[in-house]
Amino acid sequence: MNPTLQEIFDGIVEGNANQVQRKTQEALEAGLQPEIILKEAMIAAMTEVGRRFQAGEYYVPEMLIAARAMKVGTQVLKPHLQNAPVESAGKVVLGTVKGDLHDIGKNLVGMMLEGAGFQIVDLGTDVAPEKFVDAVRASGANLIGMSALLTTTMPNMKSVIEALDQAGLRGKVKVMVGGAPLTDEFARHIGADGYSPDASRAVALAKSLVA
Ligand code: B1M
Repeated sequence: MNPTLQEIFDGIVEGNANQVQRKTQEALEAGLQPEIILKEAMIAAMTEVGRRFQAGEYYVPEMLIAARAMKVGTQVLKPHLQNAPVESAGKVVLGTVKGDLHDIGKNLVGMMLEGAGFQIVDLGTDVAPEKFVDAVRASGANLIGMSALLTTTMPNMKSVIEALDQAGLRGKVKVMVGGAPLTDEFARHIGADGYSPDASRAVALAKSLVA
């Protein structure tokens, strides 16, 4: 791996936010593509953190400081991942579903969508179905994006779709889902309109759903 990418990777795995900030800046100045920095250093580092957690080598505090370091890095990348067109592509209500506090993937999806010209209403994490419904009503969004990282919170996506149905809004808004444990099959099973495995494909999906 390129040495600067390696230092970003190590900085995230070790939870060293300062190192991640400096080295991400350095990588950009050296001409490395932001998408490469994101994928090969940052996302790869979080995968390693997850592996260590699963192996019992890391506990929640280590995951937490790694996540903080990654967030610092993605903030440095943000302006370079975005190249916003002037016209709005649509409005997206975005959130991580109830019971789930993971927000790095959701934030990346938000950043990329914003970069593609979508307006984002970010509801944050642990979002109850009623909150999604209220936000769609209040904002007039034409798309909902839900994220889930836990197998135990995935079913809460279906509750949101049911709540939209009950509120008479299902026909007015497309539903897009994503998150590491999800599959295309799961998305279809719960009645979502689309699933994306990553943030860049989420943009293509969002565009096709609102077209
Ligand atoms: Co958690 N955690 N965590 N965690 N955590 C996982 C998810 C886990 C797989 C780790 C492991 O065991 N290997 C595991 C889940 C196991 C399972 O469900 N089967 C797990 C667990 C168990 C837990 C706790 C239960 C631990 C505990 O307390 N004992 C707890 C749950 C808390 C809760 O949510 N209620 C917990 C807590 C945490 C922290 C708070 C410490 C922290 C999150 C901090 C934060 O997000 N602010 C954390 C972290 C960091 C992780 C790992 C290590 C990394 C997640 C991440 O940020 N990945 C994770 C292990 C892993 O994923 N390998 C793990 C990087 C991110 C860019 O990827 O989010 O997948 P991801 O997003 C991708 C795609 O999925 C997609 O695009 C993104 C970019 O390409 N995508 C979308 C995501 N959302 C999308 C939406 C879309 C489209 C695409 O459309 C709308």
